[in-house]
Amino acid sequence: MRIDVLSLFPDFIRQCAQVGVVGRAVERGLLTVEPWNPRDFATDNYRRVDDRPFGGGPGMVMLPEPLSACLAAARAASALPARVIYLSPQGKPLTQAKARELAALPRLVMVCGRYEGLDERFIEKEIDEELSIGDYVLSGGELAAAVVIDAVGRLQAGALNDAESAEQDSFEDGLLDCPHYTRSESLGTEGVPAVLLSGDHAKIARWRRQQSLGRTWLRRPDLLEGRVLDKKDAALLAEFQAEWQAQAKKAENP
Ligand code: 4FV
Repeated sequence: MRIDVLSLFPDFIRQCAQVGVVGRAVERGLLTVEPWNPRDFATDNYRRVDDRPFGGGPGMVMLPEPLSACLAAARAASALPARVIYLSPQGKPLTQAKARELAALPRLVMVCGRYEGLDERFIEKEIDEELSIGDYVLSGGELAAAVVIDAVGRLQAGALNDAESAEQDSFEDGLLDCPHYTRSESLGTEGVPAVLLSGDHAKIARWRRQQSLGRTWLRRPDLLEGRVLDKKDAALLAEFQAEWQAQAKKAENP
């Protein structure tokens, strides 16, 4: 997969593509990340990439011309068809399902805004999809682009080795992840659920599934809304809820 990123901070993008699982995916040739700086396509002596907003008000807006010229150069750098994405709070929320969808594409071109954002006419003409990483305001789209590069890069076939496989990921099937425990010099196995020490893999898988369902019910009930659980999951969740309510009652009157 190829990802081109338009950013006034190309070094930051390069850095993101050199670390961890993403860096390894690039080394393995599974992913290419190419930054492009719109300022390199500014034509005036001051290499301006922004100007004051029509209608007045605070802040600056990114000029359409350097962005269009930069995007044209990025497009021309590969024959692979590209989906052009703008990272902004006005975008659709990034989800694991969206990450899987993007990871299956041959190429993304991501545009990182700075200042108040981009001239709307550039967005209307050039952007295929707007994505948001959350309902808060960043000083630039680079961190959001880095999130997409990581979420999509690690889903490239061969990016994760077995131990790291994406199968067990949170949200892999729309549920939160179960708790994890490992060896600890100081804690030993204190507080570790006995089932995890039982070696009974069927029981361990059942416990992990029940924890995923239960924690999703407790922490993100919105993820269960409109979702029909199969009989097995419904029974697991009902058992978890009963235990939870029993503990809550016991806690109320010890
Ligand atoms: C953002 C977000 C975000 C808005 C103005 C960049 C900033 C500045 N991008 N998800 N939340 N972008 O806050 O994606 O140009």
